[in-house]
Amino acid sequence: MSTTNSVLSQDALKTLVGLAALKYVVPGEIVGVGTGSTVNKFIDALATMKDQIKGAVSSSEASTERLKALGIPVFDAGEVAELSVYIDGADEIDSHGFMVKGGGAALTREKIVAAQSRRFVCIADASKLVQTLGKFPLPVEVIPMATTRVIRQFAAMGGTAQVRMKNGAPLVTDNGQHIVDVTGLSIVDPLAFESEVNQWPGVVTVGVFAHQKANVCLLGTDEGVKTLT
Ligand code: ABF
Repeated sequence: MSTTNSVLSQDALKTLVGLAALKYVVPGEIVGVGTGSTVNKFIDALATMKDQIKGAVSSSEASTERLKALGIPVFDAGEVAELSVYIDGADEIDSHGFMVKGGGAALTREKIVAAQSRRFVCIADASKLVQTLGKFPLPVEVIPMATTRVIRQFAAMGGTAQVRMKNGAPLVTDNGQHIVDVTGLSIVDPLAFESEVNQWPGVVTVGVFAHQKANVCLLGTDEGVKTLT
């Protein structure tokens, strides 16, 4: 599938940025690794330099499995004090590096690993760059008991929230919680929005990454990889 006005396929753009991210990996250290199809390209590329790194801290069971299958040691987040870099994808990113994440349901662990990293490098194809966050349904991880109340709170903001389903039942995250996806929002002040929703009772993590924004975005375009800082 091609992105709008794009000659290269979305898959090819993901491969490009996955490879480009290698230069941000610090030899001899442990690298923070996110989740998703773009990150899978990065993991495949990382395997080519696995002898130069100590290993990885991963943000999901899926990435952990892929890393291990390629022979890259995986450490628990708690075993490592600080990471020099975290490399992850996004569902949307704006020109400030603010992002919407969580389409892969791994947002809580992604935010934890991002918070323990000195630098966040976002890898994305050009279709992810937006002017204002909110078109992609915003993922929010919630404790199931709070779901109805959280859905009402989003309705009061003008949003429509729905519980994410999988095989006819609410999807259960790696942390044993549920996800609601919210449409109809225009997130003009991501920092304030993230702070507000984060303090609603029962919200585990909101998929706006503004306090943990990207320091660098490697954007895959037909003209090659553009570096936004
Ligand atoms: C993760 O992967 C997410 O936070 C985001 O939802 C997703 C992007 O997926 P993809 O790279 O498959 O488009 O980083």
